[in-house]
Amino acid sequence: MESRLPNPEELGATLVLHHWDADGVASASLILDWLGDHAELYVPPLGFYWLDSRAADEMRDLGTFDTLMVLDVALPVESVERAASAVGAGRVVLVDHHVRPRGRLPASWISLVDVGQPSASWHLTRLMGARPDLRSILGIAGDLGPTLRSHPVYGEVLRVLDSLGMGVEELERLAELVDANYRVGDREGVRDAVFALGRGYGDPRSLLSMGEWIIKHRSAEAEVERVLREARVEDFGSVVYVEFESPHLLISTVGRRFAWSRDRVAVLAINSRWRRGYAQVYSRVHGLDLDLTSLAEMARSSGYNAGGKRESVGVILPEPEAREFARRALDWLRSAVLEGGGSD
Ligand SMILES: [Mn+2]
Repeated sequence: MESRLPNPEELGATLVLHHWDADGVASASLILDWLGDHAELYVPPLGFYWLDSRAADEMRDLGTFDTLMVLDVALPVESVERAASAVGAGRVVLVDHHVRPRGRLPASWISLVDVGQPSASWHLTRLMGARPDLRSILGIAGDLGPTLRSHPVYGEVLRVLDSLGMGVEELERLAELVDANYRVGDREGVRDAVFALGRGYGDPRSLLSMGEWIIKHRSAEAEVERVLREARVEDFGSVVYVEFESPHLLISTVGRRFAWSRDRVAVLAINSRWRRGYAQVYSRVHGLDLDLTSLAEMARSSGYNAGGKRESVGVILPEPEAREFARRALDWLRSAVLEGGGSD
């Protein structure tokens, strides 16, 4: 299988479909350097890890492309096929560090998926043979959160920060500011952030003082505070169950808050009423040696959309079935913690 990023000439006109979070935004900004003028961006509907016919229509309106590149988001094969055919792309390139849903990829796809990478932005920087810049490490900070400081890549992150005269707290703050765009549901803002990073990656201060990001961040935080206040929490020691309702895309933020507030914990969060009749379930482990990939498999075998990494998994499922699945997931987590890394 090919493991090289094709040259811009080989890729031709490219549509880059990227994740909405800081890593996806940073990665999209990096790939624009590589592709130059031969690229267009597409941010999928926020929070949905598949593409419906409405998304395909939106993509069709962008015109035709030689290549569809999918960046930092592990969409099901059928969704990617739907997207590629909507824009007439004969070539598909996946650049990612998420675990892909099981199942074979079409032989013609170029799959640059490396689950060992801390972020898509870091992975992409290496594939491009570029010198790491602010964007390369922004994705890492966004995806790893405070676990960044104990990750093997941290030394290299510090080197880049040094060269920018920037501290790690500022990097984390910037990741939060970029994430604020998706957290308030501003899809256009996500897209704009890609270009803002392209202009400002040499000048972190200018990015940290972006007024609109600061305002969005404040309003996203206010909703998280409300959810944290009103959430129903069941504490089992090394497993915490959190249930709430919000139309906003904040379940990973809420899950991370709980996960990172303790040394060793597995969190199971459910947003029992999200939107369009869907609920969300999210799990994250912190400080425990527990692989959540089988939780994603469990969700998929029930017919739900699920994805993530070893340490975090997100599931989208119909509202009426959500609580039952969440309890099942909770039971699985509790016994996995008992058997595995849960003992002190
Ligand atoms: Mn990522």
